[in-house]
Amino acid sequence: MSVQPIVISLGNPLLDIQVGPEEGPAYLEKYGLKANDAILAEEKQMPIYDDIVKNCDVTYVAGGAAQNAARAAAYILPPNHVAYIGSVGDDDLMRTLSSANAAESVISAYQVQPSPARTGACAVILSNHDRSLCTTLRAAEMFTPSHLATPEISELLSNAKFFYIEGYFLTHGIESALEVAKMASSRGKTVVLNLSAPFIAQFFKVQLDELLPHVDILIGNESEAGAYAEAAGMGSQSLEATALTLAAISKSNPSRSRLVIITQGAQATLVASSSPSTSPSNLKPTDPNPKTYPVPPLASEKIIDTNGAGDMFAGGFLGALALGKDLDECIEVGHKLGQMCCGQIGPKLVFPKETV
Ligand code: 26A
Repeated sequence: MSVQPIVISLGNPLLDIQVGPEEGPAYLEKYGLKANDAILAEEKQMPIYDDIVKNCDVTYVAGGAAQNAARAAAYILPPNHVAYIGSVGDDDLMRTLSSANAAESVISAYQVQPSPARTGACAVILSNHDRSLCTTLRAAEMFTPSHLATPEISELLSNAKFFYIEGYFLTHGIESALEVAKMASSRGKTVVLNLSAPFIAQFFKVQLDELLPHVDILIGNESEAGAYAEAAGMGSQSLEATALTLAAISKSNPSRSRLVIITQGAQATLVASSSPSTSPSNLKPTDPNPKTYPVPPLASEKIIDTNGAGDMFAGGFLGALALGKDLDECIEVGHKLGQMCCGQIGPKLVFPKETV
């Protein structure tokens, strides 16, 4: 490989199957889904995939939270600077995902499971500007740490400088996530974790707490931060206090401070630091901590759907960070890509590329 990726993203590769806002509400009702949520499908929701494919006008788009973020980071970086790791089946869904990655210059470093394992899917049910995500992981949860030890992947891991892990991966992959994060933080590289969804903090807090000491940058939204506070018995505290609490959790690499970035949709983004400094990628000692970054207004009629907006924010931030931009610019790029995604069907950006 001539160019070595500097960003590695790890997660569950999923194909999104979207149902539009006209048909969406009936399906929320039928399958007991909340308008704005992300869950793993339970027994009663398993028929949803065949049902929507047969009975709705669905749109297929590449998904999987960390895979979306990988494509966003690639939007900012020169070609072949981003690789994505996850587990898939040897099927058409996988081929759709790997061509979407290739088209946007993301290297797919998949672990491919033999048939009959199938690539994971996410039913995305739209209503107004909300999106309900209902996922069946299938091959994604068959990821094994042995993949990390293969010569191709261990070379990727040794050469990269930024590691992005989705919280969703902790539903099954804590061992691999810890291996990647410990290796990276012991070598002074940057580890970024996304909280992904409230249910991760609710039901996988043990795994989250095991990983957090190795995390340099934690990204989440207000409901995920709220879910963490609740699970930690601090449910009544403000978002600002939660951001500072998360930033203060001890670090395995204390030479680097931790940043906690909490997005709130159209409301201002909060950034807290465990120890502000003069480093360009940190809050300054003179900044308020947490600091608020207003989100530029986006007219309601410009919003097609919000699926993937948070991932595109995170990936844009990460790409700008890998380019050496300062913190304020990284947040600005994140906001731009998040908003660009809101104007597209599904977790997509605008091509030909716009300058950001
Ligand atoms: C384990 N779960 C539930 C998941 C996901 C997921 N990605 C990984 N694991 N549930 C939904 N997603 C993805 O989130 C994106 C929007 O942020 C969807 O595929 C969608 O593209």
